Amino acid sequence: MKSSSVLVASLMLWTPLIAGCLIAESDSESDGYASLTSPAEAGFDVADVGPANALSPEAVYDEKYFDGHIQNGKPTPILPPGRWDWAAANNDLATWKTFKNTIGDLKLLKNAQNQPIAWQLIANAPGGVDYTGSAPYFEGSSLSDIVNLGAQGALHSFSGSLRGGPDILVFNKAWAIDFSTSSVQAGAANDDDLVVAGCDVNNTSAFDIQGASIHTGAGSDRIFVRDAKAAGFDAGNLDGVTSNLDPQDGDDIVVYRGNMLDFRFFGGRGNDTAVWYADEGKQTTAWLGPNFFGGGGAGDALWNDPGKDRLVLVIPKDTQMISSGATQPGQLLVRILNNYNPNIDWDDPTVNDPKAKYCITCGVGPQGRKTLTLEYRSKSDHIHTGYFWVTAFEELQIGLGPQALVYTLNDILGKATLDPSLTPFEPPPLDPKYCQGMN
Ligand SMILES: [Ca+2]
Ligand SMILES: [Ca+2]
Ligand SMILES: [Ca+2]
Repeated sequence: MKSSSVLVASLMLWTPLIAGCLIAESDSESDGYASLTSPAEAGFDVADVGPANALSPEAVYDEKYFDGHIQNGKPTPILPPGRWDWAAANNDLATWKTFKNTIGDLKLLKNAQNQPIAWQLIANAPGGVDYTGSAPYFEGSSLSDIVNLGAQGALHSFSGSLRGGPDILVFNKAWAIDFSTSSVQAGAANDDDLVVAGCDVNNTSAFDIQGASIHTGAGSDRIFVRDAKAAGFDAGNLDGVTSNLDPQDGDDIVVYRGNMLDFRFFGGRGNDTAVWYADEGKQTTAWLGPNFFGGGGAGDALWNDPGKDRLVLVIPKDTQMISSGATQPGQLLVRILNNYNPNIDWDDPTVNDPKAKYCITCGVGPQGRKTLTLEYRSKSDHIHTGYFWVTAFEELQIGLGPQALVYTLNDILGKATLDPSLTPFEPPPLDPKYCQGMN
């Protein structure tokens, strides 16, 4: 319902009238409602986000609470898009009050030109927000939505989205969640998102993220994941549906660290990079079993991505690559299985969920491409991944630094060929400030 109104409204341009209302709104600060703050005042780095050029007011503000009008004798807060009344007819702001009491305030940040650039969550408990309950009433704007839940923050038990705009989402724990930082309706303009999924370093084999599906959609996104199991990270499927590539998807980077078990990567369209620090885990299971997709995980999205995708395994550069036999300590197996199934072998638990569905081996693509099987066993044997699955990746990098080895993958023949002409990829660092609650 809201989506269609955004679509219609997207034809409207930003108007000075709305900007005027904004300035008036700062008077309501005494009510404890969100007030206007300059980015500098908020400690916010304006360079991180662009201004909201020609965004429709409906993509920036709630369609009802956009003007600070008087309601029940009091000025109303100016709010981002959401469902802020429990009952719209009652004009009660009930869900907003719950959000504000249990989670925090939503503050509009503007740039030096007085243009709105971001909605920032000002958490009641900056060290760790429990983002659930009334959280889904905030539906995301086309500005940068900054939702930093803190070093111990938890995102759980709902389905939600921050929609378009270059969003920043930071949490430590997540479960029972399907969450997106993009939307089909908002388009791809200015939608390069940052997601920090996991802050603290676990000294045990514990997982902090479990049963989670995170989508970043269009644009060039960065996702930093730590300590996750049974979780999918989709950087470019259309509306999160694993059989569709977002045509406006860019080049994405996802970095997996710490304890990682039974996880998925979907790069979507474009040249995507998945980095896995496989040696960092504290493995207590017989296998780790991730699935890496250069495009999507099903249907047309499997083999139709024109991008060049690279899997980076952060393991010793002297790991011996083998193409058959039982993997021994210090070896990495890369092959197509002898008894390769020409039909798609679906993962059973996700097969009925279009936003999570994926194949383990994905049959044979139009050009004869097949899913590669890899297996890594560390020298010390503290990591033995068991088979894991790589579909529609063109390159494989072993190790980091200038001496890293980069191979081209031939997934028709099941071969990896060292190519010294390819430049080693260096993963971007995760700025520690995000996990200290700063943005
Ligand atoms: Ca976004
Ligand atoms: Ca993307
Ligand atoms: Ca891709």
